Amino acid sequence: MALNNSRTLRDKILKARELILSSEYVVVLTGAGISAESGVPTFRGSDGIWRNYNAMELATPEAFNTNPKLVWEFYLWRRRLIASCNPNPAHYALVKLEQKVPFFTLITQNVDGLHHKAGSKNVLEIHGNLWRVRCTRCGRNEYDTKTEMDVPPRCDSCGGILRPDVVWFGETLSTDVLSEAINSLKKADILLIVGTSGVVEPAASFGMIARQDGAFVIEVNLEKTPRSGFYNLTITGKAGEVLPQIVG
Ligand code: BJW
Ligand code: ZN
Repeated sequence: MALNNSRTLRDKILKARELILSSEYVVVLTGAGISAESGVPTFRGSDGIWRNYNAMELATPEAFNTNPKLVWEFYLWRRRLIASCNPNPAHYALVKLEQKVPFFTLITQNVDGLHHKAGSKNVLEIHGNLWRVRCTRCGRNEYDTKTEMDVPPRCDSCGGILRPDVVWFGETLSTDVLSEAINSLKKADILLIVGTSGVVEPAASFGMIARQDGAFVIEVNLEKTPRSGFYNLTITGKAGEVLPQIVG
């Protein structure tokens, strides 16, 4: 039985490899699961951040308006944790994949910056970046890598309160970034979805958008997700083990 399962897994990986490496346009969508093997906690599941912290008290604009100090403490804790994390073999496999296919777009929901740290080039960070701040008054936006600071920090230009430049629940994604992501999904031959629970919109619908426009959709996840049944191929395994075998 175990032998059969590992054969099936190997067959699926070989099929994914063959399809992906012969494609013109590959799009990849990643979620927190790809960074799990780097030591970055995921959001949901038994070890997820939202097990110990209430998302609505920390990841909404209302939470920030009510208690910016608390929300900043949460993000500084995340910064300290992620500062010591490095990309894992899954991140590096995607760097290699970008070099192997003619057209490549990496859409990530992650704010940890690990795809850039690994060396990926064409990356769309649809939920923003933990290492960027944005002024709530003048909109000035800049990189800031501090892990200790007086909170909430203030804008050098106008004195307004700075916030993490991430997308919270109830906020819209950047229209430019979102339309670039959707354009890539419409052109994709393959969409590879890695390490996302597929419950947060709009990213949760990206697989369907790509399928409707003719892409072959492959999911790599530790477990089945609510969306698995809609995809062409689902590979159950750790991203850090499966992706290097797919890319070779
Ligand atoms: C591994 C692994 C390993 C582990 N290898 N795999 C339509 C219907 C219903 C609701 C809505 C809707 N449209 C919009 C909404 C509201 C809301 C939403 O989707 N709510 C649902 C939860 C119900 N969406 C929004 O508000 C979005 N805005 C928007 O759509 O604006 C327009 C609009 C607003 C309101 C109404 C209608 C329209 C914005 C969403 C912003 C999400 N922000 C966060 C926080 C970012 C900042 C921060 O980091 O603090 O983004 S929430 C959090 O979830 C974070 C993530 O990017 C996101 C997705 O999580 P992800 O990546 O999937 O992680 P997990 O933990 O859930 O899953 C990990 C997976 O990895 C698991 O499956 C594991 O099995 C797997 N795994 N180890 C492979 N080694
Ligand atoms: Zn300002």
